[in-house]
Amino acid sequence: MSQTRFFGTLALGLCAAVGVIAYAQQAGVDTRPANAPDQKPAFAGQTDAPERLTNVAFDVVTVAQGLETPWGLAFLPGGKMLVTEKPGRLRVVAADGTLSAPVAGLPPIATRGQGGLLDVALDPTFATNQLIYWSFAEAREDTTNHTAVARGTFVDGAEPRVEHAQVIYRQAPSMRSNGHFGSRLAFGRDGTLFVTQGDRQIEAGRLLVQQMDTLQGKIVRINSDGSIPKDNPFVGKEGVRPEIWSLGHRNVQAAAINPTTGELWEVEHGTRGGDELNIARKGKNYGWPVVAYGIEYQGKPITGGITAQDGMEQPAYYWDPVIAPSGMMFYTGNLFPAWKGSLFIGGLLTTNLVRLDLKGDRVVSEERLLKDLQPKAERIRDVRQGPEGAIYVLTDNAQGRILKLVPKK
Ligand SMILES: [Ca+2]
Repeated sequence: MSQTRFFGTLALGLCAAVGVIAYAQQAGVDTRPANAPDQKPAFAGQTDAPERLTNVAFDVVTVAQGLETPWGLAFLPGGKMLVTEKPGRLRVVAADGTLSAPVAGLPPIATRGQGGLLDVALDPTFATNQLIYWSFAEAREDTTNHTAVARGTFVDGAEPRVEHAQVIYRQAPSMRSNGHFGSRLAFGRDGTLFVTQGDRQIEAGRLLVQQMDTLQGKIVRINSDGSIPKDNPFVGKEGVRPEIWSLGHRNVQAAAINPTTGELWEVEHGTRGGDELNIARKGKNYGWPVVAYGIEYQGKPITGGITAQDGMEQPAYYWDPVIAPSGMMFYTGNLFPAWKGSLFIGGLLTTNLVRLDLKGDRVVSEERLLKDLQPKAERIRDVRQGPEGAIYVLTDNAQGRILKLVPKK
């Protein structure tokens, strides 16, 4: 039983015992037992927020199907989309759902384990420069690999292609692992590009997360040509990689700019019982692997078994048990007024779409949608707002789909 649930039940019991009417804490949305029930959140509401059902009526429309583990989605002007498939293919999706041949011209992609072609994003001034960006796992001749980002000029047509493809970023050092590549791409308001990454899932990578001369477990910020913004927090510091924006992250597969504040928000895969929502602020340390909620996936406590330490940021919110987050967006559209301002996150493990109600930097309630997809529940890999205000999700299957949520007719 979680803290909130425990005290809610306790409060309810006490109130019943003394015969007064009181409003007990409403139960959280997730009824599975917590992995670390004895851990205390750092502040009220940091986990297990009460469920709030909006009862919004919507239809789920299949926009496209037959995609092999689709990972990232971006909207082109004029109604088409770009979608990545993890096995290394970028495709154009027509408005009627027709899939193009794979876009030609991408540099080689390493496609083992969690690696492959990952996120895709349009340049903020795509309309004039036609530049697109994609993140991917890249192998080296020595059989190590790393997260990389490339950009190129997109040319649509019967045989779509990318011209002048150029790798603009590589995580260093490369490692022998097929896990925890991150990665999402998010452009800040100033046109700089945030790249989220992971710790590579192996002990050797985890040990680099708090080391400032490596890029494991860091969110980095680069200019769109790969150069380093002069106002990055560690520029000019001896022995520190100047790309670093924030550190102490485990594996970040969800990120978006908050449309109200312009800040980078991210949701990362944490421990078993420690998926985290963070506001990734300039130069801040988010603690991994020194502090974390939850336990190791093998069952033992994490490193020191502590959840807080001076100089390390607390998550804005965390999930125990986990959702396995991938993809997120702040909803600003007009099709679903009840959801305006909500934060949507894809749930892989929970096979649903997580919706959070926010108040400033805090989560106040939670809802789970798409639990009842037909013919069976599907893992959600990405969620995006379409230009018309519909909500698009990618399902993570060998026969993956692009689904669209629209108001019920
Ligand atoms: Ca953390």
